[in-house]
Order: sequence, then C-alpha cells, then structure tokens
Amino acid sequence: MLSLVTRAAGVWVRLRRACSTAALLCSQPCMEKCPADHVVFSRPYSSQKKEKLDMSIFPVENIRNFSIIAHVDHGKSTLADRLLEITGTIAKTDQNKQVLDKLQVERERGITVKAQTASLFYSYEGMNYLLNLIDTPGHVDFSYEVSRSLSACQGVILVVDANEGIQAQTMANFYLAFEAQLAIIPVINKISAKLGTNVEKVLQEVIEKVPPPSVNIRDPLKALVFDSTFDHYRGVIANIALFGGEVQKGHKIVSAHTRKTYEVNEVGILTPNEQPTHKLYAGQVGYLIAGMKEVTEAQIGDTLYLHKQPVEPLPGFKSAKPMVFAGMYPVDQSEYNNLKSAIEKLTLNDSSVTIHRDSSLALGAGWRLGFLGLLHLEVFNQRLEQEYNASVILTAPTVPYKAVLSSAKLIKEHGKEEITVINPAEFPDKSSVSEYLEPTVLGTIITPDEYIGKIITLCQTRRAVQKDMMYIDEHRVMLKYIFPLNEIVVDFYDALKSLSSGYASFDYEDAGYQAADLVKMDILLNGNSVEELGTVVHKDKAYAVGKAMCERLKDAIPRQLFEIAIQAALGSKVIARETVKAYRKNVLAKCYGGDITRKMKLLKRQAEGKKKMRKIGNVEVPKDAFISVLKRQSEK
Ligand SMILES: Nc1nc2c(ncn2[C@@H]2O[C@H](COP(=O)(O)OP(=O)(O)O)[C@@H](O)[C@H]2O)c(=O)[nH]1
Ligand SMILES: [Mg+2]
Repeated sequence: MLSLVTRAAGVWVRLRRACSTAALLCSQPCMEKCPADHVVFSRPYSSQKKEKLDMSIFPVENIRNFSIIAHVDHGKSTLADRLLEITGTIAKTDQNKQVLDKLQVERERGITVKAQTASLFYSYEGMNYLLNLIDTPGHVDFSYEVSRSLSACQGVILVVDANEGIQAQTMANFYLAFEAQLAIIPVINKISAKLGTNVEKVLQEVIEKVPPPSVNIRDPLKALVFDSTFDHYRGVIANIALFGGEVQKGHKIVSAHTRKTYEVNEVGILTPNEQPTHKLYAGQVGYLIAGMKEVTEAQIGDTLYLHKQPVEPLPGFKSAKPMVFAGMYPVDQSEYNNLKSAIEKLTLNDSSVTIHRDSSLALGAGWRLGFLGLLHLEVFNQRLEQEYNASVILTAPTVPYKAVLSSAKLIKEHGKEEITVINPAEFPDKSSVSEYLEPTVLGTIITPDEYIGKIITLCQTRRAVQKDMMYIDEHRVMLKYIFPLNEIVVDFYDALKSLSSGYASFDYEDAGYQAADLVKMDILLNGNSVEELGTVVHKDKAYAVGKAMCERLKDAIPRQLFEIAIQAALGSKVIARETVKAYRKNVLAKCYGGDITRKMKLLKRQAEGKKKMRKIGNVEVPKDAFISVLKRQSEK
C-alpha cells in the first residue's frame, strides 16, 4: 500500500513536470487516471472537457501512426486496452475489456466490426510523442476497414496468438501492410496482453521502428478522409489524416470529390472520444466537422484541401465491393417508412452497404441490400434490431451474377452488353444470353495437416479448383483454391470449422468472374409459377436446391380442398416434386350444438387468416410459407 502511494506521488511529480515542459493546459493532472508507475504524460484536458488542445507541440518527427492487425481473437482490442491504460488515456480498471469495441453488437459477439482510432500521449527518453492507434477488425468481411485504416498509418503491430500461430487472416493482413510498405512489428500474444506483460516495450518499439509520417506542415492542406460516421446533431464526422498543411475552425475547405466548399466547424482528436483541438497539423490523425449533412458528402477516400489552394488528390480507395445481396422487407408493410429511415441512418454509419429499392408480390415493398459478406449482413441486421428497434424479413443471400447479352433488344434496353443481376427475378433467359458469369474468390485455408483429406473433399463438393498447397511449418499446410463465391458464402466456414475441430482458418479475396452453367429455377404450384420463389442456381446444384425448397414449402402450405403439386422446374423440365394432400380444415368441427356467436367468431378468424394468403392459380399460400422458404435458414 505504502509503495503504491509513493509511486503515485512520484507519478504526480513527473506528470507536473511533463505537463509544464510540454506547456500543455494542465492545471489538474489527473491522479486517479494515471495510477501506474509508467504514466509520465497526463491527459491535460481531463477536467475541462471542452478546453481545446494545442497540437503544435507535436512536430512531425514526434508522431507515430500505427494500426493493430491480426487474425480474429488474437488479442488486438485487448492490447489496445493496455496501450490506452499505459498512456493514461483511460483509467486503469479491471473493467477495461475491449473498450474500443463500442457497439452493442461488438460487445455481444466479442468481435470488432468497426475500426476505431485513439490518440495517445506518451513520453519516452525525454521526448513527448503523439501516437495514433487504430484498432481493426480481424474477420474477412471487414478487411475493407483494415485497408482504409492502413492508409492513415506508417506502421502496424501484427499480433499472433502464441497458441494458434499464423492463421489465414494473419497472412491476409500481413500482405495488406507489406504491400502498403508499412513498418511491421510482430508481437506474440496471449503471454499476455490481458495482464499487460511487456506491453510498454511494445509501445517503445513502435516509437523506435515506425517512422514518422513524411509530410510537410508548410505544404498546402491535404487531408485524406479515411472513415466517417454520422451524428444526428452535428452531421458528418470525417476521420482524417493530414498529408500536408494544417486545418482549423473557420477554414474554408473543398472536397476534391464533389468540389463543394464547406466551412470547418470543429477539428480534434479521438481520445477515444472526440476532443476538440485548436488545429490539426500535417502528420496528425483526427476528426473534422464541416456541416456536411450526408455521408456521401464525406466520401471515404476523398481529399480535402483549402479553398483556392487546390492539391493533387490522394489516390483514395477502391470502393467496397458487395459480395452478397439479400432482400430486406418490413414484417408489416405499415412499418415501411420506419424501416426506411432506420436503414438510411445505419448506412450513413456503414457506407459499405449498397441499397436498391425492390418489391415482392408476397413481401411487399422493400430493398435489396449488398454486403461484404454474410457476417456483415448479420451484423447489419442485428444493428437494425438493436439500435433502431426494427424487425425485418431477410431473404436468402445471393451473389451478383452477370450475363453477357446476345439479344440486340436487351442490349439496347440496358445500354450495354454485360449486365449484373442481383435479383433472380431479373435473370435474363438463356435465349437472349451468350454467356452467364459467376463471381469467384481466391480462398486461403491454413490447417493442421491431419485434416487435409477432409478439407480437399469439402472443397471439391463446392466446385473449387486447387491452385496451391504448401507446408508453412512442420505440421501446417496452406491451401489455395478458386471458389465460386456462392459456394462459400453461406456455410462454408462453418463446415470447415466443424470438420477440423476448429483448427482450420479461412480467408478469401475477390478473383473476378468465370463462365458458369447457371439456370433459373422456377417453383410451381399446380403448374403456376411463383415469381418470388425463383432462384438462380448452378446446374449441378439445381436438384438439391429444388428438392429442399419443395420440402420446405410442403411443410408451410396448409392442406386445401384439392391436392397441390409443388414442383421445381428448369424451363419445362420438372426436377423435384412434393405433394400436399387434399383436406379441408373444418373449423366448426369443435362446435357442437347451436352457439351461433362462437361459430361466427371462428369463421371470422378463418376469413382473416385468408386475407394473409396469396392466391397462386387456385392455391392459397399463407405469407408465412413465403417467409419460411425465402428466409435465410440461419439454423442450418
Ligand atoms: N489468456 C489470455 N487471453 C487473452 C490475452 N489477450 C487477449 N485475450 C483474450 O482473447 C480474446 C480475444 O481478444 P480480443 O482482444 O477481442 O481479440 P481481437 O479479436 O484480436 O480484437 C478475449 O477473450 C481476450 O480476453 C492474453 O494475453 N492472455
Ligand atoms: Mg477486436
């Protein structure tokens, strides 16, 4: 206890010295925020939240911008917690568990889905450093977050879990950093970031190994927008990295993308909450608010410059490419407007989602949304439910197919020869198409060698073509395959995990399109096609998919006065069939005697049920039947 007090007192003295030498606004160094012995730099504004910081005390050579990257669960966010504590950015308590994972969905799933920035102050060998840390997600669906984050960095900490070793996303993230020519600091974890062991050494290594940004404060302002979020009161908050010059409140800035001019209302750094500063200078990373009302105005990858001082825009980013599409509908059409506004708000905070309006005879008006992967889709859906209280029907995910048109009429209609089809209902008929194309990915699997046989068989059933296979150490093998995207999008990862007892890991990247034998499969009820149940499938998979859909429909359609044939057909060829036997549910069977009011009630209820039905030919299909067939079968 005594040593603790003495230590704390020592910190106090050093804090004051550090603050005064740094000429910061530190009237009340915050003892309880910095109880650890190694904190030598306090947060100078902690007692006065609105006091602006003077960032001019951090010249470029004292700035280090870095990301933490790794495979899922190797401890990135935990390491970030310790770095925030060591630098006094947050109070050290036992409760600090992945504090940068702020979203409810992140906390519940224990994963990071959004990259988070935090500026740290740290004093090392008599110098005061400004360290900008970005914690990134590890899952493949969110690698767009990683690549954007790296554009604001000169180095990375590449974390590897000592128990698991190098995994698929370790490789993928390593290459992202390597190709961006960043300094890479490999760190072995789970020995332990949890307890803070050696974490301070990691921080010092960042200062030693990561170069300061090579920028000049005397150049005109050149700021890269590498992320953005939307705040209801303040509009767009753009995360920026300054590649030249400086920016402050009152400056007139121009977006290179839209050429629109704005006046800057506020600049600051994230600590990890917004902390206003007087200015931001070349080499620094922070945020900027300038009265942009839509996220589209702060296009990610955009360059901001000063009015009348145009600069060559930075290369920016390739726009996020949606990999899976799914229909989204309100459970009740009266909820349409509420859901619309919820989707709009959420996409403002996640610009990688694409939206097209869509409608279905069975489900009403809705949208077709594009996501970077299935986890992304699930996270978006969960955020809609949790943050906006919206409940939705989500249809089975499909991938974006292409068709090369041969019909002159269709080419004229579309204005091009090659069209992308994200909705099976718009899939053009074979007679007007010279070739169908499907999206593919290059998948990387890393696995202990005992599972190779099973994994190769799994890949073959998914129509994959092997490209490479090599040992990366004595027992572990890296396999590379080209997969059709639709074969891996739904359940491949689960299948891989279960047959390798969780040891194999998987990552993939876009590998363009390939010709494919695709067919449109129709579902027929007593010979009449049900438009909304049509799907696009590979010819080899048509039977299995058709059979499963017929079975699901059979369970969902109630018996009626006549027999109902449920068929899956390719053109005129029926490939699967189920039958619902004739039967009429006599709702009055339970009513003996003459209680007429009770009879009326039952008949009325039956009539109301019928309103929710849709007639296909003479067959009545309840809305629930569509939902049960169209819905993503997440339990499978
Ligand atoms: N035993 C132990 N567990 C750790 C250590 N670092 C992280 N963890 C745990 O590993 C899990 C994943 O950590 P997290 O930081 O969310 O990983 P991320 O996905 O890379 O951000 C959490 O349950 C952490 O508590 C460590 O050094 N030792
Ligand atoms: Mg994390």
